[in-house]
Amino acid sequence: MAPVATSQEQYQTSPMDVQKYDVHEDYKGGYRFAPIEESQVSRAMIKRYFNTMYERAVSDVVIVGAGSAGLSCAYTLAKDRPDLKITIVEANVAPGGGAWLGGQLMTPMVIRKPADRFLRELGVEYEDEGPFVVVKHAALFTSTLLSKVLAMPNVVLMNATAVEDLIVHADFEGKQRVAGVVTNWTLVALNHDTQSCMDPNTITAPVIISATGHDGPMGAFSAKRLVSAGLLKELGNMRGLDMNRAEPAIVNGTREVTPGLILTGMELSEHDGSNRMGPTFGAMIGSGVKAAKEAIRILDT
Ligand code: 48N
Repeated sequence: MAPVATSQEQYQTSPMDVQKYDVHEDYKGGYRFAPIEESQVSRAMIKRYFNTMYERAVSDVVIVGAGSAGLSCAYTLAKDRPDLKITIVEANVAPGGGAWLGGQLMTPMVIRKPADRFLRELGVEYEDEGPFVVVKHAALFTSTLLSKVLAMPNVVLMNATAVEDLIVHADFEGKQRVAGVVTNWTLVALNHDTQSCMDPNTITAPVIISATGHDGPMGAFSAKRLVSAGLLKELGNMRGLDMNRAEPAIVNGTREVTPGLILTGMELSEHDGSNRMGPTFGAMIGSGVKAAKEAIRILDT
């Protein structure tokens, strides 16, 4: 039996070799891949993932949550400021949050004007219903936005990674400022009750934008942490559904709620006690865009 190849050299494929693996139209001789060693695949991933973790340990902006507000914010911020190192931390394996469905598991997505302007910028088609527009499938909006955000060279997405605490520094006058996030793989963050001493990682940044929504196992994470960390007296708690009150309140209320921390999207409704709007997403877009402008204002002062 031929000796099992152990050295990398035996799998080096010259460009000519790879050329040899072009697939012929009629697949004559069968579809053949260029040879590879398992370690090449692992090393290709490890090198890149851990280089990203090392390089983004200090970021310019961290966005917590890759739902419609977080992604709209990331798109606007990365477009307006390609110089900024923007790191998105998303607890789920799949980014997108609640924006894969329109409402009640129905797939069309309603967006009230004037937020349709953002759809035109992304090139997402919609049907015009007068005061609002309808995207045929929420995933068309979310996947288009996500693809544009991930294509931006200054944006990094760390999904399946949870923010499980905030970094809070005090200046010489004792004034506290949010200065970063504490992260762990989500499967670890959700298992601190079963194992001890699973210490986290940190990412420091001058501005943190929290877009963790109001739903799900970690919804409104930063707003709740502000209360337990003594930086906020109590939560406002999201009020009942009222579309006409909820959407302007969320967009106009998007702001730096404590030095270094901006809240955007539905997380803000839990902080401020504003109404919820149900299955209409214009405010998530407007709030995310405003959070990006707020972050630039803070960084430039
Ligand atoms: O989609 P969400 O939940 O949040 P938003 O604010 O982007 O959009 C809210 C929107 O989907 C609605 O809720 C609509 C408009 N309905 C309103 C209503 O009245 O019912 O995305 C939040 C993302 C999710 O992907 C979470 O997995 C993630 O944030 N997340 C976190 N990521 C990292 N660390 C955490 N601690 C964390 N907590 C949540």
